[in-house]
Formats: sequence, structure tokens, C-alpha cells
Amino acid sequence: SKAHFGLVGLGVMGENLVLNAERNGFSSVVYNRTYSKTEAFLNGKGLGKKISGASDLQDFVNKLERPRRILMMVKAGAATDAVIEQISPYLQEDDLLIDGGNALFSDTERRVLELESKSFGYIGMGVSGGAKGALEGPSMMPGGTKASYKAIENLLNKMAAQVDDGPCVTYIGPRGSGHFVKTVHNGIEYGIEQILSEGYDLMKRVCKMNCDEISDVFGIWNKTEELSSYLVEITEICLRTKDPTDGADLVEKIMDKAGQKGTGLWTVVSALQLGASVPTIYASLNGRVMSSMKSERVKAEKVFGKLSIERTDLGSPSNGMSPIMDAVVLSTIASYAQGMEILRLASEEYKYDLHMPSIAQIWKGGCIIRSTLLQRIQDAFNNEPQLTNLLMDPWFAEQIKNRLPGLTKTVAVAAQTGVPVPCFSSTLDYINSYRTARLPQNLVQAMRDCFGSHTYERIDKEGSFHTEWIN
Ligand code: NBP
Repeated sequence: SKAHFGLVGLGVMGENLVLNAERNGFSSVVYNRTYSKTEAFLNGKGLGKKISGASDLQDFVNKLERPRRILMMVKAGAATDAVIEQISPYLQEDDLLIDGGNALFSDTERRVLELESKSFGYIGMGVSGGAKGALEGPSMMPGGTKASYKAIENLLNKMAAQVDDGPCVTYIGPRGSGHFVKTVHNGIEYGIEQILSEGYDLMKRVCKMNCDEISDVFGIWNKTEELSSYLVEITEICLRTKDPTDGADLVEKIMDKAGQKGTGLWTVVSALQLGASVPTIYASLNGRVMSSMKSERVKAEKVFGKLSIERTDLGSPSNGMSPIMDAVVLSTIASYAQGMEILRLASEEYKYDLHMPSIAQIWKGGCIIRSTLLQRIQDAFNNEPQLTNLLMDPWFAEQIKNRLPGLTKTVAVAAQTGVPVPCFSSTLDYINSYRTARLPQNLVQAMRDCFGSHTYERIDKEGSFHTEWIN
């Protein structure tokens, strides 16, 4: 009998996703460009399972029941285009090709346009959860036609992480919308990772705490409704982990250069194009860029002198370093708010028709940014479908009112001691700008009219005005 499901690309993600599908009752066929990897998989993790292999694409498609459901899990970019080109001649009407890689959403838009004329279905699907998520249940963000989605709905529902109100997968929208939502998910993730790192840095350099003490604080945070999350949980673990060779804190031996594969950059570029204000997410991207300039920073520290920081209190460990926690909570809220703002604008601009509560729902399990806060986000958009900014939801507004003094204090202490906190300070400016009815851009408008006759509006009468500023 023919297999239910086909997978192309036996990287760590592909291997785990096919094991997940098989565990859920879907017999599978796997194909990989380098056949030795297929053999190694079939004789290793795939042994004794309802998984067979194919050494060429003709054999691969022949082993699949029709309509075929094929998931590509290969490197994003040229590799994905290469696989599409090779497999297209073998696919027939009603067959479905799913790209589960981290594709740039505009690539998915292009591929959908090209492939729709070839009369097989195409789904661009964001997958989050890393290797473990792929095996045990990821969060999945599929975009394409509704009809194509229906053809894999049952499979995806079973493979996905499960939370109280259902599986962590839903129909996202047309064309590149699934990859777009995954991109923004990653942008939010960049934000939260930087935010937690800033909290760690302040506790280490300003409060003079060691890794175990800092880890304890993350443990306390992980028990609160506001911060309980996968990223806080793994931060607690990372900070507690020792180097087996000498028992010293492992994180202190790790080079302070953060990598990136593009999704954070794409999030910020999209935000700029859509006119979304995302300073917290941008600050996290810039944090990684700055971190990569290690040799320059080492030189600059010699030129400007190494900081000598006096120990300063920022709360006590037993109360979860309350001002730092305030900064972390508000910056995390800002990251989600800014991500949701990008989605709201993209939904209009690209006609994605995104359903915000469902997106929050499928992020509650399986993915890297899963957190209890997402329940509040889901509720906020359910209660007020026209919500423009998460900060305006009553629960989130209350958080901001209560925690703004703590965030302010944290940023002030950081500024006085010279410790950079780009996400905290960007969040403070973001909130302070957002809550200010009158900003100083009246003066910007005056200058623009002065040098370029760009005209301005007035607050006291209707119309467009110009002044001869210079006589
Ligand atoms: P990789 O991103 O390392 O991709 C490895 C796979 O791509 C192998 O099967 C490799 O075949 C295949 N491949 C390459 Br590279 N070039 C190819 C080409 N020209 N033609 C055909 N196949 C080609 O694996 P991964 O980390 O499992 O990630 C797979 C996808 O999932 C990526 O798009 C990634 O961004 C995305 N993703 C990864 C994670 C994660 O946590 N790792 C999470 C979510 C999404 P070979 O064996 O012959 O070289």
C-alpha cells in the first residue's frame, strides 16, 4: 500500500517531523538529496517504523497515495527553489507541496504565483519549536488556499502541540501569510531573548549576582503569570549549567556574538515598510549586530576605558528583583504588542485577513515564544477585535501603569552605570511616546515647511498652511 505522507529533506527538522507524523498514524516516505543520509535515517531513528525511503524523486512520488502530501524541509532560499524545480514535473493536479522551511515570505508569494499555474497546491508553512518541537509537537503556521489547507488539516492537527483550547495550528491566510506570521514570531523571539539577556547583565554587573543567584530569579519569574514562558524556563537552565571540564558557569565561557539567519531583519524591514513602530524588536536586532562587532568593541573598551561599576540595588532576589522584573515584563509586552501591530498592518496591506486571537492561540504551545501571556493576548483580541494596540487592552494598560516606575528606575540605573539596555530603554521611549498626546513633531513640521515648503496642519483651524519663515 502507498504511504500517506512524503518528506523531502532529512535535516534535524525533517527527521523529527516525519517521526512525529508516523507516530500519529501517517505512514511516510522520505527523500533526501544525499541518499546516504536517507539510509542512515532508515537504519537509525527510522528503524521499525512505517517509514520507507526513496533514492530518486520518481520512486518517491510513486510510493505516495494520491492526492500526494509532500513536506519540504530544506534550507530556505535556493535549495527550496531547486527542490521545487526538480519535483514539479512529477506532481499532478490536487497534489500538495508544503514548504515548512523558514522561507522569506516574499519568496513564498512568488512561488505561489508561479506554481498555481502548474495546477498543484502549494502551502508555505512556518514551523516553530526547534528540533524537540518538531518531534513532540510544533506550532505550525500554514498559508495558502483554504482548499489546500483542508487536504492536510487532519495531519497537521495531530502533529501539532496541543493546548487547552486545541492544536497549535490553524489556517493563517492566503499566499505568503504563513511564512509572514512565522517571521514576525521570530522577531518577537529576538526581542524576548535580548530582554532576558539585559536583565541578566544588570543582575550580573550592577547587582553583582552570580549565575546561580540570577538563575534563581528567573525561576521565580517563571512562576508568575506575566513571565511564565519557555524562554524564561530555558534561561534559568542555561544560567545554572556548568562547564563539565571545571564546574564553572558555562554561559560565562560563551563568546558574546549572537548569530542570526534573517527572520529578525525581515521582521524589522517589513515593519518599516508597513509603517509599524517596533523599537523594542529593532533594538534586539541591533543588539545582535553590535554583538557581532567583537573585535571593535574590545578595541573601543581600551580607548574609552573599562567601566568600574559600583554595586547598586535593584530590588532583592526574594522579590524577583522587582524593578528589573517590571522592565522585563513591560519590554516583553512591548515585543508582543509590536509584533501584533506588524501583523495587523500586514493583514490590511497584503490582504491576509489574519485572525489575531487564533494566532495568539497557536503560539501558546510548541513554539519558542510560548508563554502564559499569550492567553491574555488571545483574550484581548477576542474581547476587542478592532484593538489597534495591545497596550490599550485594560489588562495590559494596568500592567503598564503599575510597572512603568520600575522600568524607569531600571533604565535610569543602567544609564548611570553605563550598562547598555537597548530593549529596556527603547521600550520606555515607546511607552512614553505612545502615552503622550502632544509630541514635539510640531517643530519637525515647522522645519520641514521652513526649508522645503512642505506645509503643515494646525491644531486650531482646518487646512494646510505655509509660512515664509526666513525673510
Ligand atoms: P538545514 O536548514 O540544515 O537543511 C538541510 C537539508 O536541506 C538537507 O536535507 C539538505 O540535503 C537539504 N538541501 C540543501 Br542544504 N541544499 C539542497 C539542494 N540544493 N537541493 C536539495 N536539498 C538541499 O536543516 P534544518 O535545520 O532541519 O532546517 C530545515 C528548514 O527548517 C530550514 O528552512 C530551516 O530554516 C527551517 N527551520 C529550522 C528550525 C531549527 O530549529 N533548526 C526551526 C524551524 C524551521 P543534503 O543532506 O543533501 O545536504
